[in-house]
Amino acid sequence: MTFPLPIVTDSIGNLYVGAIWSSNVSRRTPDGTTVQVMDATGDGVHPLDYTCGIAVDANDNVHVLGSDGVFQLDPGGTVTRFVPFKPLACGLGVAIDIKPGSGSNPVNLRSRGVVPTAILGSSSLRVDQIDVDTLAFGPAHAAPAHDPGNAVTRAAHTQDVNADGFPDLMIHFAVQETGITCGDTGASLSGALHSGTTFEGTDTITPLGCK
Ligand SMILES: [Ca+2]
Repeated sequence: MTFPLPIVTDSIGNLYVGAIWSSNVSRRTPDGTTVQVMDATGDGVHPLDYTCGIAVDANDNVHVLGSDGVFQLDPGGTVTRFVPFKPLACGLGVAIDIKPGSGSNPVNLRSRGVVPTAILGSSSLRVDQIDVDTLAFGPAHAAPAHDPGNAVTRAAHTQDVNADGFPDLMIHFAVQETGITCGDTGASLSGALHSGTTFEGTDTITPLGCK
């Protein structure tokens, strides 16, 4: 079980814990027995993709929020209901850092070079789950720059750029493909995890080369 969510309890002392990444929910009974009550297959029709939240109501029904909707489990652990619902952010507003190490993040719009950008990993974002092919940066949704002859832009790589112990994903975007213009004060990066869950992050920029 990786990245567990906060534990919730029902009226007879069962503990429920959902795991975000491994997309499952387990129950630990008062006698110490742990059983998995839901896995990534969800109710068999709607998969549980990325466990976003879990709650127990007054009747001891368990409600599990996935990235596609809410499953209701009865106290026996059987899914009795599924309500389609797309959470706007399933913990996936991500932090990005354009030009790590720079405060003002200058981007020379006349440059033929690249903008290095980091997606910051955290306890709720493992950057190895990111599908690099989905990344899109700036108003023109630039794809990551892939220059087979350039060791810097050759590929996305992980690196702990902010030294917080969580690996970050470093990627580069060709300035001329970003669509950033002189009036822009920020730029966004969007993408998806391999599971299909989408995310977005924004950082400030200072356009240069405008006069
Ligand atoms: Ca980090």
